[in-house]
Amino acid sequence: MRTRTRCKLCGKKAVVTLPYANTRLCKEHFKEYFTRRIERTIRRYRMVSPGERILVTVSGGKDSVALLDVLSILSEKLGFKIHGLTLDLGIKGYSSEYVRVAEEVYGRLGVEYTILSLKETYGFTIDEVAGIKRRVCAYCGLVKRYVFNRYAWENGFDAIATGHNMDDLLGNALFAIMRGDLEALMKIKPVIPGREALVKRIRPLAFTREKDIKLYICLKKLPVVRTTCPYAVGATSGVFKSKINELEDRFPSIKYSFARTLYDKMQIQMEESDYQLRKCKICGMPSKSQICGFCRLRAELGKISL
Ligand code: Q46
Ligand code: ZN
Ligand code: ZN
Repeated sequence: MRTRTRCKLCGKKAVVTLPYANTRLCKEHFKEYFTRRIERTIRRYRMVSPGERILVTVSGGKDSVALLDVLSILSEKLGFKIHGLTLDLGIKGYSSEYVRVAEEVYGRLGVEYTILSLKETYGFTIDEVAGIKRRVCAYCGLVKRYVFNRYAWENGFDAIATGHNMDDLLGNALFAIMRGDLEALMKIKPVIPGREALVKRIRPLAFTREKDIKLYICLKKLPVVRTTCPYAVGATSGVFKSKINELEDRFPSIKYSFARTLYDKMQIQMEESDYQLRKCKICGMPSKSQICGFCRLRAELGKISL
């Protein structure tokens, strides 16, 4: 929410009112506040330790670009190293666009990075997946999780940082609660610890609102991809996300209390260790079944035989 009144900290013109924090801030103080909030989340959940190497996945969207920017600022202060990874999914008219944006952001922030082509590395594209599957995004998600994890594991990274923001996580949580999907609910937390060949996953934006990310991107004039993925359709969890936003208009701190309840207080009994992790007999990566979902997909695309 924008306002013409004054920053509570310095008296300059305020660019934002944050009802949940009961404050109004100018440009500079908002940027500081935004970064500090992420730093607090990282410290609170002990996401990284000094000397660790963090792989930051950058899709060119606002969340991952803001995340990379803030981590590049905090890396020196907190003593960790970052490396960007952008996966070229081979989606016609879209992938080339976000790869270009990601390279621009890496260049501007001076962050080392890798662009990985799904086609060159694994022999297929998401366009090919779309030719045989209806729920493209579900398979695209599976592919991204697999490729990011494998890249991080094979290159010795200590953690994978992703740009999931608080609104997305809460929307997904509410959706999971409504349909009684405890397995999905169990994964909605700021840190998913690593085990064996599964690399630790961290979500430093777990307490950051989508609205604040948009404002940060705008104030810092960071480039973000403007093209929409042709397979993007309104996710059901988006409906839950907007309901939570409606609630926030009436109860400004509701999202924070929900996030705290979800991340800290809800005793989700089903721990990750409750299920047996095996090795996929094709690729050797961790899997819940004999053959992992990624290898099954490759077989369906005719890229490997089982
Ligand atoms: S890239 Fe992939 Fe998204 Fe496109 S196919 Fe769906 S999941 S919408 S973030
Ligand atoms: Zn100020
Ligand atoms: Zn496999």
